[in-house]
Amino acid sequence: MRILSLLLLAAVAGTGAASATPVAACPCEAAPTDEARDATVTLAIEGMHCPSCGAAVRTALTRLEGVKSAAVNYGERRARVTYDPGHVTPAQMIAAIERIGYRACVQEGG
Ligand SMILES: [Cu+2]
Repeated sequence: MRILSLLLLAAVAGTGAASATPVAACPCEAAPTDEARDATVTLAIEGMHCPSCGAAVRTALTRLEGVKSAAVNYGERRARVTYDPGHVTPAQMIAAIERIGYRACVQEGG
């Protein structure tokens, strides 16, 4: 009888270990890893003449999946973008900027 209950305990422990796997994938634990993967790139942008140009570029950038934030300075003609390299590339950002009529290239990072 004693052996049987030990076996039962082992079975329960085994089930517990199996159900522990989804807990490890909890978004709360994944979040710091995601942030660690973020990259930053500075894009040089040509053709911006006023703050609304800057706003249009910012909108084009933040609409891209994987772009976390974009700070656009039309006076300095550049944008600083924080992004997840697993989801978006600087080349896709440049393409999005060119689609709305501006020109861009990587100035730093990426
Ligand atoms: Cu403008």
